Amino acid sequence: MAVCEASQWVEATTPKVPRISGRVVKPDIWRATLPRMPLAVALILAVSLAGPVCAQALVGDQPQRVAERMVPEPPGILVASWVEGLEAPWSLVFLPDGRALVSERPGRIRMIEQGRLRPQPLAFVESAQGGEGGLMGLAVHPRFPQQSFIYAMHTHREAGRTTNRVIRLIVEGGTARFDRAIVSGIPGARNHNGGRIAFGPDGHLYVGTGEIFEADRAQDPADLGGKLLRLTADGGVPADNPIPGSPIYSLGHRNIQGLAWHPSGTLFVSEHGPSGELGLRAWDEINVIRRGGNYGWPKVVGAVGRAEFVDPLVAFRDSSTPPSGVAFWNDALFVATLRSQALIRIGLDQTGSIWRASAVDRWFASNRNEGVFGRLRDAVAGPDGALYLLTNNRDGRGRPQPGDDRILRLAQVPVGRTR
Ligand SMILES: [Ca+2]
Repeated sequence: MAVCEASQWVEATTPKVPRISGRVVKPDIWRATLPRMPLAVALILAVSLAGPVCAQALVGDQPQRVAERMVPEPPGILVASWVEGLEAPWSLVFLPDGRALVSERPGRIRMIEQGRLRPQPLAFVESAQGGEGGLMGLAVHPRFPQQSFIYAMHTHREAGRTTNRVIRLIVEGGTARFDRAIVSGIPGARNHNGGRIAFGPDGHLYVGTGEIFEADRAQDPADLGGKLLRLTADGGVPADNPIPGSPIYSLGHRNIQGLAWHPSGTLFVSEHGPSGELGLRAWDEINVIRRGGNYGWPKVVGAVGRAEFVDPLVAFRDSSTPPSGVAFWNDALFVATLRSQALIRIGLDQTGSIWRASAVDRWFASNRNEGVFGRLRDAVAGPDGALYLLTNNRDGRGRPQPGDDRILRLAQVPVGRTR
């Protein structure tokens, strides 16, 4: 696959190449026409188009029509350090009794009771280390504790190769033990392992996967990489999945990192955009999920307005954000971000099934590369009405601050009250 710098790719744009939304090239005109024409004609056409064969993605526009705002000190928000001394935490989930579980990438599931981190892990899930993999997402059975199961997604070695899988554990008192694998054989590698899992309001388990830097997997309906999966709590395939017998619920994702349901039942996901593939960078996305939808990667990037692809709700075009965990809190979608270190607040307007971003605010940041708390891995709405954030400064990519990694607790202070 040809790779080139984005600037070269822009130079390759000519009036002969179709444009969409004012700034789009469709370089896959090459694939559609070249094989059917004589070599000489192909060469003449190649010269006339006067540019390198670089990107093969159709690049669209930013769908949002609002300008981003920096909000270094969000008004009326009180931040406290809730739990400290974690090692690369990835996912936080709450049990119905108010206790919480947090995963640490090396493989520990830790229990938090009344704001205190239990020294002994609830469980250790042996996980392949390195890069972005390890122990990642956690989920709690919707009927816990009657069904005393928790779920975890982790990278592991199996028969000499690296894969990802989701396992179920039985919680018994202060420990949890392996029960069964719920879904195995999800592609695994150093990078792009997906990893977020969550139960939806339909009682099914949703699993975000990555394409392990092999982009074509995302469009392959026989491959579990670059997909959103939907499974029953026992690991079966729900009868109303879009492809009979397949756990795939939507495809064309590069690397899903966050899942959250709006109170109306609509699922929103975050995913990472290209980091050099196809000569493209940035383009991280927030998407609204449709059953069976094709989210484009690697055929399209950004909003292209084509019926066969679902355009993102928000695309971050100009710099690498990448988004991680997402949560609905106080009528907005909150997005924990890694490199840009902001907590992004996305205000939403809904007309029928169409969602639009009405605001994109970068909290705790005054530029696109630096935030008050460093890299943020997860955002979770707690049962107490607070929003919880996981820092991610101890996996080798961040600069640890005192107490890192931490869980921060954000509370909304009523207007007029002293903070
Ligand atoms: Ca997309």
